Amino acid sequence: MRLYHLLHSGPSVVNTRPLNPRKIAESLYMILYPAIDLKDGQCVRLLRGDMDKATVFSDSPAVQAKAFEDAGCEWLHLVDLNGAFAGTPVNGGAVEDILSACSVPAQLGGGIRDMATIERWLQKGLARVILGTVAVENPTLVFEAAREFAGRVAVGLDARDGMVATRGWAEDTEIEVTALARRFEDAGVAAIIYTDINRDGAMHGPNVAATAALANAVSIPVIASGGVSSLADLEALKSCGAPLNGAISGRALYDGALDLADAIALLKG
Ligand code: AMZ
Repeated sequence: MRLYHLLHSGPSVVNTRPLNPRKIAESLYMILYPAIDLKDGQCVRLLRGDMDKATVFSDSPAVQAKAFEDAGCEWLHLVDLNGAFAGTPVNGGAVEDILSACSVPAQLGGGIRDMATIERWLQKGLARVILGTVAVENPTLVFEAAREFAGRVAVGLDARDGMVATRGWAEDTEIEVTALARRFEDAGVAAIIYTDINRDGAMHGPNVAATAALANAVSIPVIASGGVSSLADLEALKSCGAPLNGAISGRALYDGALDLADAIALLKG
């Protein structure tokens, strides 16, 4: 078990903040975050966020997560898909199984919409919570949570044609991604996870230009998500002209288009 996890795995850690995870996030190299998307207790990938277009990759998310850890990943990116639609955690059991099975830090998004849920997940050993819908509907909570749990709150900005979508990506807004990101500039959030919805699960490469523009517009570390499916995609993000914290990849890791160890080596090199 890593020192990080030891320090963040018990109830007593919530107010002690022995280690600032943002220091971990501000790594010298980009971090590869393998995505574990949870639907009905299984590990799936969707196409452009459509729950009806789910491919099941594993019946045991914890075994899958451990396989990623054993292959060398340094973080896990977890999404409770049912939770994102329901507005409350649904796949909590699977998340807890993953936390028990793995030692690397994990971030989780999907249905985390209030302080009690944030606190509960952080107490259970998550390194970071990801706030998506509430960042639009109740941005004050982002400020409060980031203040209370320094370095352990990330904002998930999921965009369709540059505009933020919420509630499982079922609702479009007229809020521009960069404008919303700027709003959190002084909130103390650990990272912004930027997903281009039209790229997600499509295996056609990430939106490098939009990711770079966002990362250049704010000082918050940005994680790229959506469409990352090859070493060339990672190289493009690495040299996009803006320092990125990392990249999330899902489907490509599951179907073998992207080898996790090769991906990590490229980002570290
Ligand atoms: O694929 C989807 N339809 C989807 C998805 N992956 N909908 C939401 N999410 C993820 C976001 C973010 O990590 O990328 O759920 C999180 C946001 O959840 P919420 O409940 O805070 O909006």
